[in-house]
Amino acid sequence: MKFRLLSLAAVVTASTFAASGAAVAAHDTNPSAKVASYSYGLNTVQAPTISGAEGSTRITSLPNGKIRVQVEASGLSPNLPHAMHLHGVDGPATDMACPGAGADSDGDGFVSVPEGAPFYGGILASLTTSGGTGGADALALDRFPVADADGHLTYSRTFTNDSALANADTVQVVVHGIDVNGSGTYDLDGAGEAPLVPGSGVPFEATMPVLCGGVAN
Ligand SMILES: [Cu+2]
Repeated sequence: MKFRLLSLAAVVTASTFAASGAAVAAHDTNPSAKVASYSYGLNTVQAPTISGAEGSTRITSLPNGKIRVQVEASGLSPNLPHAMHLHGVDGPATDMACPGAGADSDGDGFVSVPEGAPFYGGILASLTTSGGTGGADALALDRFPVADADGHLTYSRTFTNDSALANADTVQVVVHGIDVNGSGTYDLDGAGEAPLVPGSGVPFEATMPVLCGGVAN
């Protein structure tokens, strides 16, 4: 009796595998309408004298309700973590943009986060390498990708973030962090304190937008 039950279980398992195999094959020839992929170039936000970085990004909405974000960038400040976010507006489709001419409204020579946000919107997701991807993770520098010694950065993560998924077709990808004075770290000597969080002691260098790209390209 016991043997028969085991045999039955084996048959059920085998047919389950067969069914899922067929489902996968069907997806290969008939992609789900929910799969959408968007790729964009990433362009420098600051004056070319401050950063000549460049890159590209791909955002993919997956049918399992997750979102995959891939970023490839070069010309970044080497050996430093770079905060990266999906920026946009959470709600009805709103096409934002990357900071253009005149974005440096206070004329200090740098485009800051408060100066960029009117163009690209708030943070919908933090592109961390592990853990949370929400607004609270926006400056978790110990969990953002680090550029190598040549200033090259590669990132790919598939994660669950409903806000990012819902707005995947209208977001801007923004990469932050410029070691303005070439000290090898983000410090207050480079460009002072981040305008976004006065009194925090967070270096402006760590928050400065470097690259931006998205639906508005
Ligand atoms: Cu950002």
